Amino acid sequence: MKIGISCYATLGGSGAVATELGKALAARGHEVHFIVSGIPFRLGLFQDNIYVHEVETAMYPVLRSSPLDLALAAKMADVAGQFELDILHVHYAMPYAVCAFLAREILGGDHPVRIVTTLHGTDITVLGQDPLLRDIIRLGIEKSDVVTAVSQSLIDQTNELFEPRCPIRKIHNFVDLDLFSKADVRHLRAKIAPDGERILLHMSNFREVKRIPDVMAIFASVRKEIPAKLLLVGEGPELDHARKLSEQMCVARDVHFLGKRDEVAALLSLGDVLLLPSSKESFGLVALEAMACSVPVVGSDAGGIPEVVEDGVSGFLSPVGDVDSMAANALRLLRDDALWQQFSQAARRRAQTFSLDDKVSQYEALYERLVARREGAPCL
Ligand code: GMT
Repeated sequence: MKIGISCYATLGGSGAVATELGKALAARGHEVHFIVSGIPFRLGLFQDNIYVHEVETAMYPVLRSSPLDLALAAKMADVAGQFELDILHVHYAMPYAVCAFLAREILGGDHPVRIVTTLHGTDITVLGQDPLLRDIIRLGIEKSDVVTAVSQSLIDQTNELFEPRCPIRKIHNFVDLDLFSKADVRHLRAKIAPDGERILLHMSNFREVKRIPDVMAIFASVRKEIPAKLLLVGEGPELDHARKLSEQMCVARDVHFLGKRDEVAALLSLGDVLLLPSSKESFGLVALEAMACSVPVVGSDAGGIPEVVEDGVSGFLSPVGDVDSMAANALRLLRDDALWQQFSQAARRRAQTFSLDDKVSQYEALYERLVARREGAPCL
């Protein structure tokens, strides 16, 4: 098949999932065209069957904005027409499903390209709350040939908010279990935690939904009880706040701000626990990736996190904002080696149920059914 993929190119789980999916489809012999406004961060080096079409737009001062989304729609139409794409798989309803709909309008009624939209969360749980945007998100959903979501929790929220005409298909996110497995990072550990301190880790785009003050409060409580270090990986609007809090909470010398990094599996392998106290999280890809590296998760039970982390088995989940319980759970794991071992092994086992191969096959099967479906046939 010939498959176009559009996603956010910047740091974030949706871009990672879209890119890994594209690479895996290409490895299975499909022709994959990334239609993007930047090179996806996990694309890596050259790979057969992968083509990148980058959209660039100039600023037109008189228009007071750069018409990037419209340029993207035009590019989608151009690539779909030129390369005879069967599928346009877009990640996020906003703006990509709407761009894909416009692209199909440009191509005209006889072009067979089918639109698959995968919802990742923010488009529904955050943007969907905005009355002004709700109808355009609905348009993107309704004009897609099939919509998938990365968790049951996200399907439930989408159904409640949008009451879509056709059922939304669940395809959980996945992890490459070869790439994400416990790395030997003893040398790094010796530098970061030279006296055998326990390492807590948080990795995100530091948005408000990640509840960075909770991350800091959990760490400060743990640090009061045992020698520990906190690694913060990633960047975003809440990062400065985290720095200030680390000073105010008098833990600054035990907090390492590592910024945006590529060596995700090695960094995750450094953690004794991953902290994920988010207020919203449709899936929590970072939790899955940490678990694949045998790192148990301590976090909130928001959104789709409980579909990934089994509370009391591969991690501990508490109500959003209950930092006392999260700190107590982290301490339970960090103080008891036998319990930690048990959770660490369970985390890896759980991650194995979200294998890349399995989920890519689910997407492939969906595309095949869609291509075989007659035009105008009822919902898939
Ligand atoms: O969480 C973000 O801020 C980024 C966003 C993204 O674009 O990757 O994450 C969403 O999609 C991920 C991949 O499906 C999920 O693992 C995250 O849970 C989801 N984030 C939220 O729902 C807040």
